[in-house]
Amino acid sequence: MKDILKAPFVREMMDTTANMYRLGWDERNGGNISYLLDEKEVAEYLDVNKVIREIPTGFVAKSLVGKIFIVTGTGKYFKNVEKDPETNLGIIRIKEDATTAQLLWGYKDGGRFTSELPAHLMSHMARLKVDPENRVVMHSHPTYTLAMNYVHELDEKKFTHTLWEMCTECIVVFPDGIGVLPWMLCGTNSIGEATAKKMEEFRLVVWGMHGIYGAGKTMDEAFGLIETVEKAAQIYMLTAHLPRVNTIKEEEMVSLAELFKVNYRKDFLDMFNNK
Ligand code: 2HA
Ligand code: ZN
Repeated sequence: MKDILKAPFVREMMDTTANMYRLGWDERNGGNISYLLDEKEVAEYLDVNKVIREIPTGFVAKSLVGKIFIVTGTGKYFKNVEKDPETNLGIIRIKEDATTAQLLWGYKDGGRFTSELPAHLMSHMARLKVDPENRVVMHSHPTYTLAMNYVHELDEKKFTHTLWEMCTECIVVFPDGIGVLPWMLCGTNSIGEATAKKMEEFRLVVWGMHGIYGAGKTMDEAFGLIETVEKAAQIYMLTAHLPRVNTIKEEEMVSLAELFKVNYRKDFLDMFNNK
């Protein structure tokens, strides 16, 4: 059996949580990540038939039965994952009953997965339908994105449009735009269901006045999406109170999207939609 602490998927969780913490996006126990793993790869590091304990999830995830995820722990700090991955992370498999998580590794102090597991697993289910290669769901509290939530309308089209104007690469990185939810009670199945519904359409979902979700095939894709939104939100917050002299025009966004051959939300541009 290989050393699990050297497994690429554990290293990625350690590196990513450390990065996010140092970027100031994940104070205290803020943020959580879930990563769908390949069973064959996991079996190189763990006896996948050995269940340490079972933890009820409180919701049904039929299409995820048998699937294995590495997930950050509830109440755990991103700051500490790198120092002690076995306490702050866990590897779970969804049991045949679709509502129990079997712990295969981690949560060493008797802990459990993030309180946002409903939003994570429901988002995985939604994204897998759109993109069978989706593996990562990431939640975070990036500072400028959050600041922008207080001064900008929480409207999907307007929020996306403003961010597309803030950095040239935005329309290329997230041509599918950003879904926006109003403030909702976190840690519940209802915010999970609402997030998953948005994830059918978007890889990015803002939780009003709370944070953001990103989803992707790889850790880099999910992280890169949130990182690009955060950069654009930073430019917005540094300039929102100043007179706007220049802006990236819609025609310019269209030429970028065409050059990079991305399928962008035409209905989010006024030139195609004069409502
Ligand atoms: O896990 O970020 O949304 C802490 C949170 C809850
Ligand atoms: Zn949060």
